[in-house]
Amino acid sequence: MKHKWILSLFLALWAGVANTADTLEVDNAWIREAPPAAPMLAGYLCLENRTDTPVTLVGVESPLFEFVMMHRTETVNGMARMLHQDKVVIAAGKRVCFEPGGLHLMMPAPEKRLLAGDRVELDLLFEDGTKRHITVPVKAP
Ligand SMILES: [Cu+2]
Repeated sequence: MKHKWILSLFLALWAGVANTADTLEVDNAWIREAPPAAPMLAGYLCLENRTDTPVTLVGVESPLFEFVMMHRTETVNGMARMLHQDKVVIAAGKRVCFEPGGLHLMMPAPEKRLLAGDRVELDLLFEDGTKRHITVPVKAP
């Protein structure tokens, strides 16, 4: 029992010091403006891990979208296809970018069309249970 309490205290302190969500740099985030009939939207961002331990992104949420998927586009025999990613690992000291033609976020277009200049709230969810809130602009392609 006592050990459990000490472990909880340790975890609480550790979370306060090394919070994944806070130590990660997020930049170049944007959502691509899509035509009125487009059923899905694509989003992009870069994550830079300046710590000495790997960081794992396990999901993305937004109040605006029913769900947000992480995809990777791969070209096999000249055919592009999208593969679902359950997690994306950002190795220690590395930078991973979601960008056109590679990793991307994919979400169903909301009823009210998003236009360049709109801003979207996203939460990045990490394997250690931490979250990072970001505000992402919509941009014309
Ligand atoms: Cu996709």
